[in-house]
Amino acid sequence: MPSMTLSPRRAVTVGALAVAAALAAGHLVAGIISPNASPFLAVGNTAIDLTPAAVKDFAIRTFGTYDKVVLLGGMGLVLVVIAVAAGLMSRKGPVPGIVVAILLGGTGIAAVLARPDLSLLAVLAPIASLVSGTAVFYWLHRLRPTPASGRRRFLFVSAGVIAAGVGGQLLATRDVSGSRAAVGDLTPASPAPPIPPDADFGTPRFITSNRDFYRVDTALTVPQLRAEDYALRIHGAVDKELLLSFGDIRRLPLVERTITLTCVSNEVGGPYMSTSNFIGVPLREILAEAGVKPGADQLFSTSVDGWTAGTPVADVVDRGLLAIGMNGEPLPVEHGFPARMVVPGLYGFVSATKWVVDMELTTFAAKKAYWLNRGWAERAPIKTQSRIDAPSGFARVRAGKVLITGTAWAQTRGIAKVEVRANNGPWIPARLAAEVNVDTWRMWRAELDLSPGLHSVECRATDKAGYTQTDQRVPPIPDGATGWHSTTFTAEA
Ligand SMILES: Nc1nc2c(c(=O)[nH]1)N[C@H]1C(S)=C(S)[C@@H](COP(=O)(O)O)O[C@H]1N2
Ligand SMILES: [Mo]
Repeated sequence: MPSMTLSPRRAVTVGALAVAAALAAGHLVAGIISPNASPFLAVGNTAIDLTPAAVKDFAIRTFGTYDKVVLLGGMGLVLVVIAVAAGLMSRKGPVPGIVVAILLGGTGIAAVLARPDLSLLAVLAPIASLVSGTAVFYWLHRLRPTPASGRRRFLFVSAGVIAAGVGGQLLATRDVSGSRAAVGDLTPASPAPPIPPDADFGTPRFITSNRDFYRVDTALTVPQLRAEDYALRIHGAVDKELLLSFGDIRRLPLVERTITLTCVSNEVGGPYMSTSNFIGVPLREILAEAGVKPGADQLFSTSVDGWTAGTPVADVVDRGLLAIGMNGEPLPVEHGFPARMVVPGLYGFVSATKWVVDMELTTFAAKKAYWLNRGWAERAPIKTQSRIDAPSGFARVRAGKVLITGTAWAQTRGIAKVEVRANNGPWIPARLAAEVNVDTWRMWRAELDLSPGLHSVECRATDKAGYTQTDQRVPPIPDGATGWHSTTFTAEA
């Protein structure tokens, strides 16, 4: 019966609207229960955890902070293709489309069940997706309506999709921005010394604004954790287990420390480092209250979304911070609100747990953190490195005296010297900006006399422990890149 066959256009619309309805219904229910239960995000987050480390490193390197946008976009594209195919396969009857809807819903259910950060209740979100996707598909498909009643039905579903999607999004984020605003400005009892003007050459600015601070994490959507709901559990090899609320932490004497955070994924010359005035409580005090038993060498921290890091207890006790603020404000949500760890001198993946809710005192022998199972190192102190910030690669500058500017860092040791050279010529010492403290980067500048033509300029730093950067290039994996940064540009007459 040819009249029972849907036109290709209608078939595609039915498929697309059914998938959109499934996503929106799941998002709405997730907004009520737990934002990360949104099936699309749960599938994405599971994909991130299952992705081989090499691919993940490639994605971080290639797309930077946009790696997740690229992943979500790719998943969206795949879904569009599936929706179109499901529609077209179902022109003669709804069964193929319903099978596809159930398979997609099942994928969402499996992904939500596999997430370490979600409770069993969260499975209601992908179930809502499965049910509404299947129902909408069947309902739009079943009748062969008159054009007018068909259009009404499509409009009705479209409006429902938009309302549920927007509603879910509002529910997911409203609470936390309100909670963060209610925390208000943070005033440390012991503020960091002001940055001396001669520490900041402005290339880049010494203190990174909260908005410009680099971001690296595995979270597809930023975990939404209200300060009112926050609890940090400290347990394991301790004399006394602690459970700290946000209020408990805030009431302790707050200190402020200027610290440069660095990501191990940084290639030589890469951008994944920033400096902030972190406000928080020295972890030494909290651990003293708990009483660490002898033999515990690892502080194993877990975020609300199930990410983990293992940090040497000695480093945590020496200089670890439980941070609740950056540059006078509560932590931005994407940087760990309400609380995170910061340990100067260690790459972020072994120390800087955002949205931290659990600290277990244990041993390195007993527990392996997230990135260890993916080929990265167990111990990762930040390596002495330097970077040329200007001129940028392939820039055109005026020949003659050319200003070279950059940054150098060797957290916990401090920078003693930076040298630059052009075209494998002699090393020339750069002028160092004032040191803020050994846990921050240090700006430098040098003037080179360059004739017209193409030039290749390199830099290398020496730290206060006497170590000079090796020219041997190694990749970021397993414990940080080495090698001299170089930049090639043209000097014009
Ligand atoms: N919960 C959680 N915390 C995390 C990560 C993560 O993936 N999840 N990534 C770590 C890494 S690899 C780095 S470099 C720092 C980056 O912190 P930032 O995003 O505030 O710059 O956070 C660390 N803390
Ligand atoms: Mo990192």
